[in-house]
Amino acid sequence: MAAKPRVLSGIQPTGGIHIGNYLGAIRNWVAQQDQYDNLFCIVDLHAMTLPYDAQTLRARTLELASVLLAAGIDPARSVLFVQSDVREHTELCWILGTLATVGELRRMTQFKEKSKGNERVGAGILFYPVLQAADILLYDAAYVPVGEDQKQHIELTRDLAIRFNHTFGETFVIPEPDIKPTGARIMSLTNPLKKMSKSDPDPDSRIELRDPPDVIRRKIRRAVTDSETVIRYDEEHKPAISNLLTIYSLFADIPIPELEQRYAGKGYGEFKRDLAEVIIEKLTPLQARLAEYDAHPERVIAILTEGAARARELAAAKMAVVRERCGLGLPRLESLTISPLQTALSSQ
Ligand code: ATP
Ligand code: LTN
Repeated sequence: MAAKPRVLSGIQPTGGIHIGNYLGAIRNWVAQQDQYDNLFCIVDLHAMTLPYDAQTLRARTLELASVLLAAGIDPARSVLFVQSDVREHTELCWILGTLATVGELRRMTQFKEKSKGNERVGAGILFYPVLQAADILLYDAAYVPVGEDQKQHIELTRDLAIRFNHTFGETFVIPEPDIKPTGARIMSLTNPLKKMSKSDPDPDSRIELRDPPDVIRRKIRRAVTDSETVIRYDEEHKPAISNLLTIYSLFADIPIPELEQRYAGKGYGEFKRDLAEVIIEKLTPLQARLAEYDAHPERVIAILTEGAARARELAAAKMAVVRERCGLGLPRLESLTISPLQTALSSQ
């Protein structure tokens, strides 16, 4: 049987996972597990690029692993691990960084956004996409399932891989982004022109996977809508209702045109009431599984420990090749015509 193509994706332990992360990325990781050879990485080193608290980071790393398992990441079919458990990520990051230019890193939208208005911009934010490239290239990933916002970072990853291959010989697989046409950019509930985000200071802007039913009902009730009351998909003129239709369609697995028909002549109130129930229905079983993992952190730690061991094996093998190609470290004795040992002996 031919080996399945490899998939790798990452997610930051920076806060409560929301339905944007779920619909744009996690749901697809889960659905495609049989199709690919999967690695999913909790990128704690990336989470260090903005000010953070050490204890909170560690707690969130474990919490995120529980969420991913509850969402359906199956350790029997996917390797789930913590980025900082595999030292090779930082080593390859350095090597790729020597091939990247400051100009291209400064042009990254995320760098521009996260450094905007700040007097002191950490160099980690500039290097963020290089570390991401290392995550992907280290494992020869063919596909990277992500939300729309990551497209530019995958493009840079491809450029760095091509550059490395030209300089040092064919070493890395050139990865492709896997961005779905629907759900790749879920918008904020309070401002449909901004993407739903963990870092938005307003918790009403997002629905977190851990939100209880009454909180979900309240957030959907308060979600902004557009001026005319017709329930119709029109991203340009009706971004708010289009976003809610997308969420409804993905959670209920009903095509958008069918929803438009179903709610023809009905008001936003009824639509929103139904939407809240659809989300609750999907999240309730996930939350029940989550409660199990929360009650048994030792199970989650065991899965991550095993995942890290497997990832380390793959990463070590790849780095041996990379180090060889780049000329790092000492020469191998058998590669020398006269070994240093012989030279030393003959001069005695
Ligand atoms: P934040 O939500 O704080 O901006 P982030 O963008 O740093 O978080 P991560 O947790 O690192 O998000 O991303 C995990 C995955 O979720 C990525 O594949 C990302 O593209 C996807 N994602 C994040 N926000 C959304 C969204 N609003 N809609 C669709 N996918 C999203
Ligand atoms: N930058 C990504 C998280 C991330 C990632 C990766 C995604 C880090 N390393 C490797 C895919 C593959 C984000 O979603 N903010």
